[in-house]
Amino acid sequence: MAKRWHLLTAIFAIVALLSACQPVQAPDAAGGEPEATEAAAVETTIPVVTLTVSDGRLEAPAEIPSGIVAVTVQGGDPENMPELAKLNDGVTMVQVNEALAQPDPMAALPLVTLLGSTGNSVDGQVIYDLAPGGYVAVYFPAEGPPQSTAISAGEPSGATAPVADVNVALVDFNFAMPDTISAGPHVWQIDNMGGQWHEMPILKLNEGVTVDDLIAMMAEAGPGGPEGPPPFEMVAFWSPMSAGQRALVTFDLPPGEYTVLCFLPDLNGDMSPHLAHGMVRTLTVE
Ligand SMILES: [Cu+2]
Repeated sequence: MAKRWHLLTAIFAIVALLSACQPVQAPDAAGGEPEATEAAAVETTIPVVTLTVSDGRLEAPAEIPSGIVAVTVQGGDPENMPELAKLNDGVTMVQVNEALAQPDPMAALPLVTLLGSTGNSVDGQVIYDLAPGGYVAVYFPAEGPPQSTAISAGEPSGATAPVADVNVALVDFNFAMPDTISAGPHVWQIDNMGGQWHEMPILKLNEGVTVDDLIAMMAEAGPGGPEGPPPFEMVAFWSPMSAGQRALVTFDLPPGEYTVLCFLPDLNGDMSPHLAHGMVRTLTVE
C-alpha cells in the first residue's frame, strides 16, 4: 500500500504549524480556591465533550466548559482522528477555514495551538485543562477537503484532573520520562515543555530495523514523508502538541520494549525530523 507512514501527512500537517509562537495555555483559572460553601467532599464529574465522525462528517458541540474537560471521539479511524486546537489570539474561524482551504493546509498552523490527542487511550478519552475562548475541531477525511467546527469554551467545569502516574515532558529534543513502567493501565501526563511542537509515537520497530534506518528513510523521502508500509508497528500515538500544552491520557501498553520518538520537522531549525536531533528513546514495559 502507498500509505505514508511517518504521519507528517495532511492530518498532522495541519498541525504542523507553528511552534515557536504558541502561547502557553492560560494559568488554570479553575484551579484556584475551591468554592468553600458546599461540602468539600463533593467532586465535580469531569464533563465529556464528544467529537463525532459520522459518514465522513465531523460534528462537535458549539459550546463546552473550560477548565478540566474530557474529550472523546465517536466514529472515525484511530489513526485519523479529529484534532482539537485553540485559536490563537485574534484569529477568527474565517481565517482558519481560509487556511484549511489552501492546497497545503499547513497554512493553518500559525493560527492555532495544537492540543494533541490519541486514538489509543484506554477509555477513549483525553483530558485537557482548557482556557476559555475559541477552539476548532479539525478533521481530515480520507477523501475530500478538511472539515472544521468552531467550539467555544465558556465557564470553568470546576472538575479536578486525575493524578498521573507516568509523567512525560516533551523537550527540544528529548522525552523526559521513565525508562521502565509496569504493564497495565497508567494515567500519563504529557507536557510539552519545549520551545516547539512535538509528538509521541510509541513504536515496535520491525526485526532488524534501527532508528538510523528511520532517519535515513526520512532523509531520502520527498515532501510528505516516506511511502509504503511502515517498518514498525504503531503501539500508541500522541499527535502533535504545541509548546506549553498539557494533557492526560490513559494508555495500557502490553509488555515489551518500545521506541518512543518524534518525527516532526524542526520548524525552528533545519526542518529535519526531531528524531534526527536525538528525540528518541527506549521504553520498557514489564
Ligand atoms: Cu519533537
